[in-house]
Amino acid sequence: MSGKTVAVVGATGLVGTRMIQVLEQRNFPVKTIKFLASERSKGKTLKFHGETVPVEVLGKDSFKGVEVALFSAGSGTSKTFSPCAAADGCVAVDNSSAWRMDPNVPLVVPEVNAHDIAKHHGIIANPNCSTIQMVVVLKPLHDAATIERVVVATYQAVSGAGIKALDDMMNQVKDDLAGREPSCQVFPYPIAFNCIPQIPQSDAFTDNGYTSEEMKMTNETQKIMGDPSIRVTATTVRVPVHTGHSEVVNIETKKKLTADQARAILSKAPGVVVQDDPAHQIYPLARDAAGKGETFVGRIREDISHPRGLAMWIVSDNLLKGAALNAVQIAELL
Ligand code: NAP
Ligand code: 3JN
Repeated sequence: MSGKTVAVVGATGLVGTRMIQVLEQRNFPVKTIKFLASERSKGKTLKFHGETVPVEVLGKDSFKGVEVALFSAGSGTSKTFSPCAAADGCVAVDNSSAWRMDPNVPLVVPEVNAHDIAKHHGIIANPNCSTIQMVVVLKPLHDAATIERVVVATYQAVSGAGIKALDDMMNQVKDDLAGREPSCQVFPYPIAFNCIPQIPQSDAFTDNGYTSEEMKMTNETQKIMGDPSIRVTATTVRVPVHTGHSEVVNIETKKKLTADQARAILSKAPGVVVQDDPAHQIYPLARDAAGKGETFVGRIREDISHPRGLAMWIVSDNLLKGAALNAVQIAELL
């Protein structure tokens, strides 16, 4: 049988299960599949193309004979185990923040910097979900007009914080509707019927007042676009949406771009769909983007406060293009 021996690390998680679906849907050439998770998943099974596959407990020897491993089991697990995979001749495509800013590790969004994959030494990093959907849209605009500054505010879905976070939101909705005080297992405050300007939910704030999620958007954008001169300031906010991150993005370019020019450029950009017809109330929505692989952009307009400014609204499925799909696209390029 032709195809690769592929491992999914964190196979039982929200991102891991999406990775399995994307491998199936895109008919990734798999000879053998291996599902890995923690001790908690011992004895569990998962399906792949209709076959039942046992979930194995991740260990240092899990990667013998594996050619590609897709990691989504947190940064601590990646720090420990992706070097083990690389040492066994496997290429690890890592969804965590563990290696993203390591100069020896390419940080890749295929539509933007596929060429960087060639520089890998056994580990390739997948960016943060909020960064991915933004750079897919910004790269063609940067090529056309040189982006000098980005001001972004995110509206991030609860699924970005994992399975337990989704349970937390649903329990809080039930509590609220029943007139009970909502309890918080994951978030510092109720996320139901609320917005929380702090991501992640713990140890978020850095010395400069930004959260680590916000600094990921700044640092990762510069690395992926290959341009450390692009200034990025982000405010990341958790909102009570199940799946689909939305972003208000405002850019300042060196060369003036009209809204029509930006729409024309983006309508030809790989992985991007322009949904922009205000007269008919057409613009991207998280509920529509959920389950789709593209990144959607609308509300494109010239900024009335800046002669070379553009404002837009960018939406994508945080678990697909923001995580699982981008990782599988990297594996396909390999
Ligand atoms: P999740 O639903 O909580 O799933 C976590 C997965 O990791 C589960 O399969 C879990 O296995 C496994 N795991 C946890 N600790 C482990 C260990 N010590 N050894 C082996 N497996 C372990 O979380 P998720 O939403 O899928 O996210 C997982 C990770 O993906 C995140 O921590 C983050 O690093 C990354 N992520 C990236 C993005 C992005 O922006 N690109 C977005 C979301 C997540 P058990 O079921 O056995 O516990
Ligand atoms: O909160 C979100 O919407 C995205 C979350 C991403 C995430 C969650 C836990 C750990 C990450 C990430 O990809 O940056 C990490 C991490 O690996 O640090």
